[in-house]
Amino acid sequence: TDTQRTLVLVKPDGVRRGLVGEILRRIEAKGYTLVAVELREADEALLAEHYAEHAGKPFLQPLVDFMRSGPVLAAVVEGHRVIEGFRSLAGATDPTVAAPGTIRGDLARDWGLKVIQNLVHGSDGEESAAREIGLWFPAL
Ligand code: YYY
Ligand code: MG
Repeated sequence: TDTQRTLVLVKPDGVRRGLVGEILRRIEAKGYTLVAVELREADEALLAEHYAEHAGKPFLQPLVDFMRSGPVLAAVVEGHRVIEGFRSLAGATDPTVAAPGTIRGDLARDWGLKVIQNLVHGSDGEESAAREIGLWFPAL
């Protein structure tokens, strides 16, 4: 199999809580390679495209508002099977049930808000990885 690339985001909760280093540390400790890293404030248009698959869902607007509440760390991470591998490092979407040992299981919790704040995003397949990397890092 070919080397894959995936898009990882440390969401505003992760940046605010000072967890960027811890999250990048876990990615590097696993053995994956950082190809690009950038701290930036995402605008509504970028986020609407990024979350296009969630169009029409009730959590979309709260999610976009949350993603605009502060800077996000965007990264392209490389390695064999990294798309699946990072999803495994991240853990389940719901941090209450995400397995201990995962980023979300160890470091996130439910705050009873309209949107789940779960620290990280990772592309969910080869097609979405290519699409999301093109969106966040058009020069790559
Ligand atoms: O890929 P992943 O981040 O694990 O979950 P998605 O189903 O793609 O949803 C994106 C994002 O939306 C999720 O990380 C939290 C939020 N969300 C939510 O607040 N409430 C839901 N019922 C589902 C998702
Ligand atoms: Mg997703």
